[in-house]
Amino acid sequence: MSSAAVRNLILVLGDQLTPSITSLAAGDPARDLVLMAELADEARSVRHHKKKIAFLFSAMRHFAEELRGLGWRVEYVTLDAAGNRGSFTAQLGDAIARHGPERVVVTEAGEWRVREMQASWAERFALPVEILPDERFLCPTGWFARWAEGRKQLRMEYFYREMRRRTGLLIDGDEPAGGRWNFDAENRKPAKADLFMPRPPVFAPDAVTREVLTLVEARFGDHFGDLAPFGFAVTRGDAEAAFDAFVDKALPKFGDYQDALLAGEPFLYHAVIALYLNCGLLDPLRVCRRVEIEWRAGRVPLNAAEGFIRQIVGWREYVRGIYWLKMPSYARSNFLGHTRRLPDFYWTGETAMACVRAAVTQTREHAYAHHIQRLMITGNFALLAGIDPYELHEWYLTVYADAYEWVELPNTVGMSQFADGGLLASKPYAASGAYINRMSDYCGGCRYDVKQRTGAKACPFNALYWDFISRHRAKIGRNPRLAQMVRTYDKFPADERQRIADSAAAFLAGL
Ligand code: FAD
Ligand code: DLZ
Ligand code: SF4
Repeated sequence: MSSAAVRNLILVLGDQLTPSITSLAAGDPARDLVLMAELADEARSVRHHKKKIAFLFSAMRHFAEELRGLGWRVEYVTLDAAGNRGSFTAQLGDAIARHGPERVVVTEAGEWRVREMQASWAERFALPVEILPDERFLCPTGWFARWAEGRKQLRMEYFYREMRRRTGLLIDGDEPAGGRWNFDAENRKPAKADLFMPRPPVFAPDAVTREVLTLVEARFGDHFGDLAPFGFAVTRGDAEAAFDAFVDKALPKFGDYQDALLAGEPFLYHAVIALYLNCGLLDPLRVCRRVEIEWRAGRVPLNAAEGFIRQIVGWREYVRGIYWLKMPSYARSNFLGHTRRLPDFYWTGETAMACVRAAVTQTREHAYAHHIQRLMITGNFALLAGIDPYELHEWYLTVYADAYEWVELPNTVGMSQFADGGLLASKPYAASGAYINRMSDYCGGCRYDVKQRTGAKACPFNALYWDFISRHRAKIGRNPRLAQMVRTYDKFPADERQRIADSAAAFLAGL
């Protein structure tokens, strides 16, 4: 590629696959050069699931073609290219040396680690480096910081209402549509196996994806996860088709069954679009507007539309706000002082606990588990067993196709592990087997008995739950809902409390 007359060198990261992103919007296809690279350092920053790497590399390759179609000059460095330097900084340095641009332009990275790199480039390369905000998010980080200032507790619900007002989503006049902000109470039905379960569409790999699959198997064959079958969308058009299929088939029941769990149904009524939103193939505001249109046209109920929009303009923006407010120290939060190593079965799925086995097995197959599996099965187990939250964070970042630190870390450390002491979540998401039994059909096929609290056959979640309540009573007992549990525990006879402690200790010793 000619090195003549490059004004701006625009580096586009693997999760910036949006033609209107600020770095490209600020550029001129006639004078600027776009750089994209498949990098071993990124694929190994944690040992990402093979499917995630293949998805991202193929989506990046298709995006480079999309940009070329829009008139951009794109230098795309494949993983096996002779000129591949392995890291953002080295690759950029190499391109600067060859093209001699006047300046480098980037959109700010989503992750602290990469933003630190970006911040070092101007000095390192003695060149102006323009770092532009990522306007694909609906809440600028500065605005979030102002909203958070002076508040003792940050609660998603209040942030969410502000976001509804800011975006105008589901607002009639000055009021929330339907007279309420939140219909979550209507979203807690357990699913039944005889309901019609839509499946996300499967996209047959094209030649580009097939080449990437071969490359990933050769270079990352020892990473966690199954590469085949591969059916993710890797183009904007197919990601939109996947979203359309969700809207047509699953959205009407999204609200009702948002908290459900069902053996053999990895997706239920979930959208399976976080991987597309997080790398830029889908736009968060556009998908929310579309869902509002569906409700206004009478095609989906309000609890489904509101529930979906809340996840995106509420939770998704809220966790990102917390990430940028609290990093870098947030990553090492450990309010409950948990230090246990992550059990092997998080990688192998080899455990007699049917619910955990199902979550890990489908994670290995699909690089996907839905929210309640992440929160109430693998997350809940880790919380009750006292797993080191940082190690658990690395696991979640590794295993899901949608995992990026800005969204994964607050969900793991804050929401799931209560490791930030309640900054993000109002209470620890700790639950015994009774909750899992109520919301799922896993227990019927489990070697353990969900009704037993202690003993070798008892569901491990039960003794671990009460042991957790007892161990952390000083730290969690002020929460009204957990205080009630502490009182219940205190009413158990002394010998039952001893059996709980013994059962929990015996189980943990066997991990
Ligand atoms: P749906 O259930 O269909 O929800 C629609 C969309 O809402 C999602 O695509 C997502 O963009 C958004 N959303 C829903 N819940 C959340 C949430 N709690 N935080 C942020 N956005 C949300 N989400 C990620 O995108 N990446 C992660 O790495 C990630 N790690 C998680 C780790 C843990 C421990 C937990 C408890 C949750 C995590 N989540 C993460 C949030 C949530 O589980 C996923 O967004 C969701 O399961 C993705 O599947 P879906 O697209 O089918 O979502
Ligand atoms: C997640 C990821 C992976 C696995 N590989 C690449 C890559 O090869 N090239 C690239 O530009 N980006 C990749 N990414 C995404 C980056 O890690 C991502 O931009 C940061 O996590 C966000 O700060
Ligand atoms: Fe999970 Fe316990 Fe039910 Fe087994 S009995 S599936 S371990 S909740």
